[in-house]
Amino acid sequence: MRVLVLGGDGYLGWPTALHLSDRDHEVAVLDNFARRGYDTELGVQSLVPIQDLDTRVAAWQEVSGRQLTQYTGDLMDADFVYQVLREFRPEAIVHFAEQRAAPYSMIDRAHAVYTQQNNVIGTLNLMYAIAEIDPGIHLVKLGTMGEYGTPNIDIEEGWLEVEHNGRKDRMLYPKKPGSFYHLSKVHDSHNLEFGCRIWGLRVTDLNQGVVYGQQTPQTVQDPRLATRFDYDAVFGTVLNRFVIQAVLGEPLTIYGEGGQTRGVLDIRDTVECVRLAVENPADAGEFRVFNQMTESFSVAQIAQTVAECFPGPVQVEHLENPRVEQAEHYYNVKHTGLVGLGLQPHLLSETLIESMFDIVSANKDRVDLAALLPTVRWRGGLKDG
Ligand code: NAD
Ligand code: USQ
Repeated sequence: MRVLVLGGDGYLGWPTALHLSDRDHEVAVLDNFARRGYDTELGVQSLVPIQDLDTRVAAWQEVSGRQLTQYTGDLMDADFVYQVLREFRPEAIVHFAEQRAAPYSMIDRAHAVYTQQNNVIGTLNLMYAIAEIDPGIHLVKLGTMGEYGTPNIDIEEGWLEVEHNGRKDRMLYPKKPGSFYHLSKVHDSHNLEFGCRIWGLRVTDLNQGVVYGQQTPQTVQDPRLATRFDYDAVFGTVLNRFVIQAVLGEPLTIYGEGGQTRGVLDIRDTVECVRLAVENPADAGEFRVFNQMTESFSVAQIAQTVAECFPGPVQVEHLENPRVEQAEHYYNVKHTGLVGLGLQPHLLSETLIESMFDIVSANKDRVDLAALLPTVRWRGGLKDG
């Protein structure tokens, strides 16, 4: 199948492109390198050294004998998006290309506006290009579990059967997200569901949990194929950060009491879930939603697991929570769709954490300790007067 991977230079987009290429798909990667720009803006870098996209693509060809087509450009540029779709003629598009850090979107007004413009308008440009050029293209869109927030009822896969005043309907599941970034994903989901209804688009929305890990069977084949690994308080995600903090002998930074619970998954399951979605397309007009997570843990449980697996002393620090989120809550997520397609989840295990400890140990001299502490506060982004 011809598959276009948007955001193919990112943490998840790059290993997904390799996984699909390894499975004999004809793959193109597209990116505007915005993510590398945020590193410069924030004065941080990936813990693991990463090569530029030209070098990565050349290395993959050398290692695997397989070619990736490369497009450099911005989804905000509609002409560029149309041109790529006309030229590459994808049968499926995997869309990772958004600003993805909740704290980045909460820095101030400008970062909130940038995040919502980049994500919502980029996706709208893409929807129009698909509808006008080839509505048969299956769009696999990365959403997030955080779209749902933490409601006091079970979280279904995207849709909810509602009975109200004696009548019934099937509605998009109500959303209560926790940042302007997470909200951008909700806006995307609504736009995409509308596109399915009016134009017959075929869309799979993957509501993904927090990803951990850095290696896949393809990226380990050559150091030039490594994907990024973020540890800073803006782009680093919780499990990756805790592993890094343990190795450095720094306290694990639990925000608040650590009762907040999240769905998580291994990076090897991310790439496999996307493959399963691509190879089993949604029907024309169908807005299909999968909850892409394999297990859920409270933040305190994540810290405890890391501490139990680390072969040395680990300290835990409870910081005042910089975010506005529920400290304790009900959390029960349905996530059977991808398992139904054949996903065999890797569960958070000592083996995985141990391999992460090794990666961090090998690169620990690259860490800027100052970048570990949170500086973005959910209520701190408003300027005086
Ligand atoms: P990332 O920032 O590493 O990768 C995103 C890539 O998209 C970057 O390379 C960036 O340069 C590119 N990009 C951004 N805006 C673009 C634009 N307008 N045009 C072209 N390219 C653009 O992020 P990631 O961690 O790989 O996440 C990928 C997707 O998965 C995101 O949509 C994110 O919301 C979603 N997701 C990630 C996680 C996680 O834990 N990392 C969890 C759930 C969902
Ligand atoms: N947290 C800590 N200590 C830390 C870092 C985080 O306690 O040092 C807590 C946060 O308060 C939060 C939880 O851990 O309750 C998760 O935070 P995170 O930064 O790991 O994840 P989040 O901001 O939700 O965003 C990440 C990705 C995003 C993706 C999302 C999936 O950056 O792209 O959409 O995970 S989900 O959380 O399911 O919405």
